[in-house]
Amino acid sequence: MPQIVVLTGAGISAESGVPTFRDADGLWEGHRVEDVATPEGFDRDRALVQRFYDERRASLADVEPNAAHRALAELEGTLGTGLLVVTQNIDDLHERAGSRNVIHMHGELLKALCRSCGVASPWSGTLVDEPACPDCGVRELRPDVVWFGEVPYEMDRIADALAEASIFVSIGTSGAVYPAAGFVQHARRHGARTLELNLEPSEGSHFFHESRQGRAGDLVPRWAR
Ligand code: BV8
Repeated sequence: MPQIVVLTGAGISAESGVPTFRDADGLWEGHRVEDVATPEGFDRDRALVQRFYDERRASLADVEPNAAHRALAELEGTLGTGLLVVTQNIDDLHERAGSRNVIHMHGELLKALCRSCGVASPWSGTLVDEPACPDCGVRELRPDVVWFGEVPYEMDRIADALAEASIFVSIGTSGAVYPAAGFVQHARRHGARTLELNLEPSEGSHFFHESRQGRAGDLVPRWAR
């Protein structure tokens, strides 16, 4: 069971050039992210939502992990399974920095989920052209991403890890979305020491024993040493 659980959000990828939700002020092509990142939004306008994710999937080729991702990967090199990274991000920057113990609680851009057979397949292309599922052949692929109103992945495994952790660190998240925003309270209730590393105070800063403001690329390597 990991002694350290780290939760990451869009802020850890900001210095890699991946826009955060706040940067976009939650707007994309004039749509609120909550409207685009929902099953209803998908049913309302499949092409718009598929394009939204196709563009973000394509832009992964233009970004690289930064010092914060690398510091967490190096820390895992020292701690092994003693460190678990739970990320809200759907990019692959933790993995490309070398992290292996990573849970993508909100899914992954580089996977497509079949609405017919339920199988998630690795996917680096586009989905807007309605390709066939590699498993069942039906043309019902969607991004393998957890939208608002959908259940995040691996919640039991995350809850168990938070209950056992002696340290919980939140990096680069506004604490605006649940259940991720509630993890600090869960960890604290079970005796963990809690630390927030974020550019600015988040909505949940008051739940942490300690909150440090700054860029993840500066704060995380210093903390992880
Ligand atoms: C759930 C994937 C039940 C998609 C995302 C009414 C109806 C229905 C649901 C609800 C409702 N009211 C509340 C809810 C629950 C809802 C919710 O929380 N809504 C909010 C709007 C109130 N949640 C859900 O629906 C979730 N599901 O509740 O199911 C359940 C729960 C538990 C157990 C069983 C069942 C599912 C939510 C998942 C939505 N999908 N992403 C996609 O990516 O397109 S959400 C998305 O936004 C992210 O994944 C993340 O979770 C969230 C917030 O983003 P952040 O990562 O925090 O980024 P943000 O831009 O906000 O902040 C960046 C921060 O970084 C800032 O603070 C900034 O200062 C800082 N920063 C910037 N630069 C740097 C930096 N820090 C350091 N260094 C820097 N350089």
